[in-house]
Amino acid sequence: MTEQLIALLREHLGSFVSGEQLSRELGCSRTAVWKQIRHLKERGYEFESAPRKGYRLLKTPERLDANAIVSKRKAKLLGRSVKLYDEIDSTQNAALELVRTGAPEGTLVIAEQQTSGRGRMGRPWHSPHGKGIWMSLILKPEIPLAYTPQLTLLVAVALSRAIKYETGASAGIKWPNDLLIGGRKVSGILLETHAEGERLQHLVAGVGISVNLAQQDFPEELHSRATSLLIETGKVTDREALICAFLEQMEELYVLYHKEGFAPIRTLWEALSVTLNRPVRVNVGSNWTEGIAEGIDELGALVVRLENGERAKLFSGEVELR
Ligand code: BTX
Repeated sequence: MTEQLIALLREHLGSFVSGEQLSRELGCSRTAVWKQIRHLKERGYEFESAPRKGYRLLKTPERLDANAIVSKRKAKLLGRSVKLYDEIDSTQNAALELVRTGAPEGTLVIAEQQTSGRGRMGRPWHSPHGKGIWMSLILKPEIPLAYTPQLTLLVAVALSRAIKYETGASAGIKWPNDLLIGGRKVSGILLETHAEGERLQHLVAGVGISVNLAQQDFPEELHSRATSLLIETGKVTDREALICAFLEQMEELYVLYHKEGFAPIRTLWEALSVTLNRPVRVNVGSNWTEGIAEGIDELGALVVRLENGERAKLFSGEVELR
């Protein structure tokens, strides 16, 4: 019904179509038409409405185009196949399903909107329509399962570099997976893996970037914790260009990782980190404790010198900057 309404209004682009005509052609009530128009406004469509004349479509939102991404990208392996959904529960679910049915490495799943976008530990990821980049990339690195944290750090570096390249904004990395601007989260990474024995079979790297969200596009409770590239730079960012920049940075680092191992990635990560050499609160087991984040070890774990002088290694979990 939504798609039919858009098609109808497009046919009459620039002129008014009455509510009566729309309800007749769509076979629904005028209240249903009005509700659909309201729904479209939330998705970035703009209308002029006038009593007795009806509705006139003024502007359609910027939409992502899977073919354009495939052909515009400079990366060769990553993004060679792109699946784009208008609305989906989570791109992670779609990518995990695709990889189970044999999708090759480099397949990318993107959605304009997620209805159950997820973060780590079951936390929700707010993913409104048409404003962000909500995507999941299938990777099949031949590495031991224990090396997985290294890839989280690799994705974070690629993302920070892509954001810098495309928008000029400096996003610092808070261990392990947050990209922050001015202390607020602009992007998050979620890695989900499948292993057989000690070998990693595949992983799905989920990336959420709050690109063109205005302050009012975030729920109230996120206002102090979350931000967007639009809020930080004052400019609308071309989402397709940012996706292509991410794929390019990601591929460059992925090739480097396979050639030279984790060491160069670790150096790049350290330079972008906002966690290192800072007093932090960490949860070790179920307890919160304080210390100084000293470095990253060769597996990608965060090394923290605790107040009692001992060193703790964190492979996952939470870190708060004090
Ligand atoms: P995380 O658990 O580290 O972060 C989740 C927290 O981030 C939330 O509790 C909230 O405070 C904050 N948050 C929620 N939504 C946003 C947002 N849009 N912008 C900024 N901050 C937000 C981080 O988990 C990993 C997130 C991965 C999301 C991607 S989107 C594509 C893919 N599909 C999917 O379901 N998840 C991934």
